[in-house]
Amino acid sequence: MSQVIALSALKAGPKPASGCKSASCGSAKGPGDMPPEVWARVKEHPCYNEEAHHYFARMHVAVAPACNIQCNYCNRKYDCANESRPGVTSERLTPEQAVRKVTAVAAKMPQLSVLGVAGPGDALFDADKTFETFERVRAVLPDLRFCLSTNGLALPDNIDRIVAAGIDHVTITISAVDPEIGAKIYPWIYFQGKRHTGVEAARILLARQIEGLEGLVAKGVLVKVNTVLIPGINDHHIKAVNDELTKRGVFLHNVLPLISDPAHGTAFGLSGQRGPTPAELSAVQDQLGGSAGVMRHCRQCRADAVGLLGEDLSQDFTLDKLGDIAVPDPEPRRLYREVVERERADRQAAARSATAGLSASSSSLGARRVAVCTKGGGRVNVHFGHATEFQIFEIDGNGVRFTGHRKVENYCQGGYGEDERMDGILAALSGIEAVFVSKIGRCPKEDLAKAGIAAIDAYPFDYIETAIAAWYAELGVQGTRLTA
Ligand code: CLF
Ligand code: SF4
Repeated sequence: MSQVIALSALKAGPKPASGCKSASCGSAKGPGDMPPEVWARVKEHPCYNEEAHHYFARMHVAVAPACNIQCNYCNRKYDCANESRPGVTSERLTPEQAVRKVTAVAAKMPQLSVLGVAGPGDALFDADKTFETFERVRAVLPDLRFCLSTNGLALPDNIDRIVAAGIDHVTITISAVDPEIGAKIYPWIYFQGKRHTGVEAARILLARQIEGLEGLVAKGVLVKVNTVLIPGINDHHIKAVNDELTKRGVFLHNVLPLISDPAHGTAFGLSGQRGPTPAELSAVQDQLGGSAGVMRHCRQCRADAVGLLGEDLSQDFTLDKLGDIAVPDPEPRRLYREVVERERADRQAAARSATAGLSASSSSLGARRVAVCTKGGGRVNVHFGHATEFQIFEIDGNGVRFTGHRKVENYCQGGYGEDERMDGILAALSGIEAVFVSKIGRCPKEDLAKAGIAAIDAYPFDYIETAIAAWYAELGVQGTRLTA
């Protein structure tokens, strides 16, 4: 449990925020981009609001083992404690066990704001278990927000129950709007007591997805759509999907890269279907517009994920480790939210101030892409050797924008660095100019320098945006000196 972030983690670390109150804005939508009542519903949801994912945690309870369709990228038999991808879970829960687990996590993690049901099968195939879980949790932890994720086949039949259960965030996975393309992704579905295959199966599924989507939007539920990007199958089709979604009032569109590994035993993995490169994913995300926001911070969670999005603590909360369950106390979560409100306001003010000074440097510097080691709180607060992911930001004269993340195996292994891992890290940092760290050793710093990547350790515990902006401004000053 040592990784659970305490309330104090949000406060500034050993070094106070930089004197540079320059830069930043975020690519994610904020309170100025939506009605106040919508902002109130998303500001603490780590998936629906990019900024929130620095502060708030979600947890999934794996109460939905069965599925009514087959996707070519799914094999729920495979499990690994270190594997993070949808459909994977270490244990399946009854609704009663799920309540014990949620109560235990809430007691230890004041950051917990959202409970989700996201498999390992479909949350609505055996919907009674899903709804019973939410109902039981509502009785003991009424301040949590509820979220579920579904393939959409059973969605039209469950709209009223979703609304009645107070589930105001629903994700539907829609990877095609053309049945011919859908048939290459879904080999079969099980619908109204019958198995359907091929284009007919895809036609039924896609129609039900759109029907369910429209039903939810009509009831005011915030709908997010996940689209799995599969090169050669639907990569040319994502814009068409996005157009259909924006027409129908989808709040957020999340394009995820296909995870395809023969070891997972999925149809795509075994047939050699590759996933997209980070550059291909970014290029597709960059094409998308319209009223639906584009999500770029998804971590493709396990069905039993616990914690901040980039830091899965599911193995700390297996049933055998729960111990005695205390009566839930909402006070730590209330206090935590207060702290976060203040912290966000401070960070946003610092970011605005930082942005104000950027345009002077930007004409000569253009856009720059950097990586940040962070464990939340919106700060540069992770040692290079401990980083299991890098958050990627871009800076130019308009501000600092989050553009995605890249997972790695951490460099430091019990006090020494692992050269082989550095190769993987350098590959993950392709196209990145600088890495912001709270600390870094001499050897990895030199390795990075040889690869043309600067390790920036001058801003430990600063806000990410102010640190990046200060570095960018300094680059501009250096450039001016060189040309003077
Ligand atoms: Fe879970 Fe999904 Fe709700 Fe989030 S995950 S049900 S909306 S609480 Fe989030 Fe995980 Fe990506 Fe899903 S990072 S896989 S988008
Ligand atoms: Fe797997 Fe989800 Fe597809 Fe069902 S809908 S086959 S659980 S990925």
